[in-house]
Amino acid sequence: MTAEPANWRAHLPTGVDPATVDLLAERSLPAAWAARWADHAAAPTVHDRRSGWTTAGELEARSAGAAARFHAAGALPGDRILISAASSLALVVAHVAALRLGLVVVPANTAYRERELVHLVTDARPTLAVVDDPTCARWVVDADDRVVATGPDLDLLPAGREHPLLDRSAPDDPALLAYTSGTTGSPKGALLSHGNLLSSAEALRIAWRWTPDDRLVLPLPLFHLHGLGVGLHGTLLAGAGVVLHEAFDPGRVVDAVRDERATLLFGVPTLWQRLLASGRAGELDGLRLGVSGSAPLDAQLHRAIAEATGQRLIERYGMTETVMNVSNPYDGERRPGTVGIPLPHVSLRLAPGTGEILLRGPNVFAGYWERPDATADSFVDGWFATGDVGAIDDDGYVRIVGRRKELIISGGYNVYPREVEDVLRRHPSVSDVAVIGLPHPDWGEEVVAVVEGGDPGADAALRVLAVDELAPYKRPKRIVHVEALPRNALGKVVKAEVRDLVG
Ligand code: MLC
Ligand code: AMP
Repeated sequence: MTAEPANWRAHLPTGVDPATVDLLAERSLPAAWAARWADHAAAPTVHDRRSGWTTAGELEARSAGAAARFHAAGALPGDRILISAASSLALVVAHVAALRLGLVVVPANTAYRERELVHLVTDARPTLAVVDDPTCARWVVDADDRVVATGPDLDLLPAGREHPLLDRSAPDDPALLAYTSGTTGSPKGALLSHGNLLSSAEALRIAWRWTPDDRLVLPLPLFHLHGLGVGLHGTLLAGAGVVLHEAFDPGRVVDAVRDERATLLFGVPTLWQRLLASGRAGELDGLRLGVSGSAPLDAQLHRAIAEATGQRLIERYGMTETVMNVSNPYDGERRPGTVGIPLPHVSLRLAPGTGEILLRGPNVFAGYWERPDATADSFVDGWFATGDVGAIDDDGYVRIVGRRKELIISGGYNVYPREVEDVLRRHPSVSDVAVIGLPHPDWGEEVVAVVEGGDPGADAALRVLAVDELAPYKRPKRIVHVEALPRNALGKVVKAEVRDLVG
């Protein structure tokens, strides 16, 4: 068996010389986008329910205006701007403007509760916050009264008269501070550079043959890398169009693919599963490409989608710290149960002994925000240790076969058991609790809390605690009571045995 993944040349169109693939030639996404907008100002670029299609020229002008407002509000390159809003043109304008001005965008899930949002604000210390929910805006400002908060229309910011210098960032300049938890402790900000974002989007543009003729229907949120770093950034880099949906509804997605003559659809496995269950997946046969990622795509679901739609989905593998790493090839076999071949200029190997996937490449972040220790712990001889365990097929396709990190992926969202356990343990009736992920047909994994010494009568109180402290996707879908949690000789709870006990 070979220990080498297949070479990334397999992602290139026939005749393209790998030596000519320079992912950083355009230096930053804003510089590349500005070049596209100048060439094709009339191209329909962003569609949302409120505004219909907005052209590239309008996006250029509106984002320059928004950047002027940010500048007038006192934001300087390198300052953080927290953005938390449902998908819309206004959100895209704010995000693009921030990157054009050299601000560092801190995306925040709109479902976060006060505790979760306050942690981000305290840690990232943003200068500005663009937030579409007034309650969340109040939490942000209460956490740090130096933050200037506004809604996505930016109407609370002064209109700047002079346009500041835009699109000047260098590849090493910081662009995005994306929060992610580890096995221990609270969420850390992964600091991604302009070079990380550009190289990843450019690799996908090449690998997936993304062109200005493409239209993507994007029912994923813009506050995680899937929707933002892949869907939005890739669309703008290719000079293509994106149809934003503020929530996922299978019927609306199928209608949009038809009405907007969409060619691309990206989703997490739960989304593809629900499309199939809706009975309308057959209407997606006009797509050029469907992509699945963020969680394992069951090989059977892959085949069922192919049968219903004629689409052999491309499954790919990414991560907040690295944007995108590995993808099944556009030409050649799209193998169910594998994530494919490393993307252009990504190097992948398996750690001896553990099989942990190690990565290197222009897409890999430099480190966690103000966390030198966590950064040092996550690199081994310059390779980023993903916490995912891999295997490599004889002909070089990568499979993800397990995780070294304690993580539950529910519907494409990451849930860190430790965070949920810490919240539930606060209830006086709970002597201890283990949070595990159990297989689930819709969510992939379902969050289950196994409570020791708990009084079943206190379940309602535990649920209230979860509602107060945790975003909905982190809340246990089930609470199970046991007399005693299985422990090892050192008294540590053995999660594998907890799973056997209740699974
Ligand atoms: C919503 N709920 C979830 C949930 N999403 N619970 C568990 N897991 C989830 N993923 C909650 C809702 O708040 C609601 O709670 C209840 O479950 C029922 O919700 P629903 O209406 O069925 O869910 P819906 O709103 O339709 O959302 C489902 C979904 C969404 C699949 C569309 O979860 C989603 O957009 N997932 C994708 C997330 C994503 O973009 N991940 C990429 C991360 S980047 P209540 O209490 O109100 O009843 C990454 C890197 C990479 O991982 O490789 O891409
Ligand atoms: P996040 O930190 O939210 O970016 O989530 C990244 C994690 O999602 C990875 O470390 C993997 O565990 C998981 N992941 C992403 N894509 C896939 C995939 N196609 N198959 C299995 N796991 C995936």
